[in-house]
Amino acid sequence: MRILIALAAALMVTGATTAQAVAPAALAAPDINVANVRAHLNQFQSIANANGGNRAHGRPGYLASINWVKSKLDAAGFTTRVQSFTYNGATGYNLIADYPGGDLNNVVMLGGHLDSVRSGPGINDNGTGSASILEVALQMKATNFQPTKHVRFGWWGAEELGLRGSRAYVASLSATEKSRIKAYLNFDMTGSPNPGYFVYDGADNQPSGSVALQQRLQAGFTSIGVQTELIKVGGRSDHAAFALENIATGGTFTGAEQTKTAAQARKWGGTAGQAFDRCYHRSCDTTANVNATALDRNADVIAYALWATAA
Ligand code: DPN
Ligand code: ZN
Repeated sequence: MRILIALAAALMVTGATTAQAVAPAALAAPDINVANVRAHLNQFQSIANANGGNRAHGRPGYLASINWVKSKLDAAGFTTRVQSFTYNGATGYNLIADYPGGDLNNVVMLGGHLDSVRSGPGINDNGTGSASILEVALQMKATNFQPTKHVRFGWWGAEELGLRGSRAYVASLSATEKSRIKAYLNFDMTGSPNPGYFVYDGADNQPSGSVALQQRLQAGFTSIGVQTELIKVGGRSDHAAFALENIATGGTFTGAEQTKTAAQARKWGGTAGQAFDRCYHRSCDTTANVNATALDRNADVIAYALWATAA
């Protein structure tokens, strides 16, 4: 779905070569093609299928996932680095990818965990967030986005075992390096099959959030006519590692094991009295366990928020 398609069309009519050249940055976020995001999900599913059905920490499907995402980013000109850490007797990996350019003293980071649980392929949790930020990264290059701020992406290992990868990354940074990161946006489960549209509550102080980032993400949803609710995610995903260092955090989420209420089903459609994701942490978290509309909307909002935050 395209955000502000009319504006984009108007720019084309006036002969602007790129929307970025003339439009306010927040309005120039590209349409993220959900077919591309789904193609990445198919790749994660194939990797799981070829590696015992999962992409878990310490298992071959995890490293295969890291290597595949890295190859896409290398081909697009990102500067990539694999950071290893040890947890539970196994080597874990984070993938860090820097988009060339921008002010290195003003870094915007986007991230999500790439590992699954052992019991399944982890396509909604968290193939969706991983594939969406990958596609947004590739579209930065494709649209020749030249943000003022420096943009960095992170794919984290061993989130499912207690945020191990994101914590290892943050622990590896000096105080100066941490202070350069002005925002961290986290995407964990963005295509739940019975979706809700949740934005991390900026007033969530344990760990701390950012009202500014919350409002930016809400504005993205508003621009495509989607109502949201705030959610206190607490320490349940990788933003927590950043929030504990007083880095401003935000994120979106489409729901896990909790039950959709009747009021939420009226607002968002779907099935009241049923979990947002009935396959959460189960073997049935496959490519069949993804709502394409939720995936599409969240991917567009990720782009909206990145363009607005980094430009
Ligand atoms: N951290 C998620 C998991 O990997 O199990 C679940 C979750 C994501 C919960 C986002 C809340 C918010
Ligand atoms: Zn998750």
